[in-house]
Amino acid sequence: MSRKRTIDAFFGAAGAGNPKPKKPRDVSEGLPETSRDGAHLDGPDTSSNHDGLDVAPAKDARSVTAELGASQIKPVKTPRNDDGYSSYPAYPFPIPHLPSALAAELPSWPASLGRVINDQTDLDLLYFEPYVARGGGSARSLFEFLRSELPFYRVEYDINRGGVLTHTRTPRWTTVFGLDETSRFGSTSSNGAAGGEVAITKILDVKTGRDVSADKFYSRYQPRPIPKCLEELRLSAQEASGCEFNFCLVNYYASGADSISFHSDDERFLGSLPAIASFSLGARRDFLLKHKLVPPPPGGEHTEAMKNAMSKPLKLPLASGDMILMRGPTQANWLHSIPKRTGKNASDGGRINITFRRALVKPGTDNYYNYNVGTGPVYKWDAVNREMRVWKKIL
Ligand SMILES: O=C(O)CCC(=O)C(=O)O
Repeated sequence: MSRKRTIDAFFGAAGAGNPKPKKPRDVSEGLPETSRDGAHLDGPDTSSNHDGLDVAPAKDARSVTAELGASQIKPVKTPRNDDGYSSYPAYPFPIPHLPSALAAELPSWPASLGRVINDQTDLDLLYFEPYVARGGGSARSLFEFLRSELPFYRVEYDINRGGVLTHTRTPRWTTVFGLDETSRFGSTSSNGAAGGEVAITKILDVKTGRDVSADKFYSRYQPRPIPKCLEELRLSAQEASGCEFNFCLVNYYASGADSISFHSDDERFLGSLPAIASFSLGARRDFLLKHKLVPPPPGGEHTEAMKNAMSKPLKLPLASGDMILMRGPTQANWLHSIPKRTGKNASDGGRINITFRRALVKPGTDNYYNYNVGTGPVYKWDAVNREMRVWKKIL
């Protein structure tokens, strides 16, 4: 059974409360449920051809914290050490907490009010320019810290398109932490072989408390909790957006050669109107958005605005510290991408993107680990050689 059919089977047929998302007829068609890297889609940089496509002025500027209040937000507990590191058996190595200067500053973020961008059909964005303060070097030091301390992967996978198997090497470094809504991380202790107490980490069903660690959606990869350094940012993003998140995906674009193809984060395991908080740190990169191709209304034609939305991408030149919240109908109707950069912009010093999302059901967990961790080696930033290197445990 294909991966796509497995997910469809889990959700059952479209119906009340389980609407079938509009099928994109654009470049993402035919890609597996969450593959955003069809090799044929990662062409050369086209961003220089998008002159004059900058985003129209926003209608409104406000923070949604006031709108929604923090009362709906439930923190997710993650196991962690008190020795300055988050540790977990599924982490290749312990992950340090934020440097104290950043931790002290974090409660003052977002550093600016969010600007609403909703003047295009089906588009609803809240753009913080910046969220992580740029002055004083906070955005830069958060970038340096995360690049140095997180485990990264260069995931490779095969996709079957119309009977043709295509091998794809993800054109960026990735990592992921989190667990879908149905489960939580838990731990118990038991007597070890030497008689001492041994901590056993488990995944527990939220409703029954039953150990579901062996579930097929959890056993292929070992899910791991969001480490404290990212958990603090997750809590901040929840408060600023009024949305709940249980997953943290991180992309590292080492240079302009790294990219992400046009895609939308509209998987069914995210629900019908998913909100995604997306942080940028490091090099400025263009974020392109275009409306999915949809048929004209019966017997009619598309409006000029709709024709433009489908053919001319909007361009947001995301800078270090910026956060863009994509919400409402955005994912169901729009595609986004970070195109490659060439020429003088190719060596840009690297960029990190952090997205917080909320997966509702187990297939989301398996899917995110499959495409962001995979089965290949762990990489870690090598500060001397200034590149990602395969990480090996020192025994
Ligand atoms: O790097 C970015 O800004 C976009 C990342 C993205 O689209 C994704 O991870 O789905």
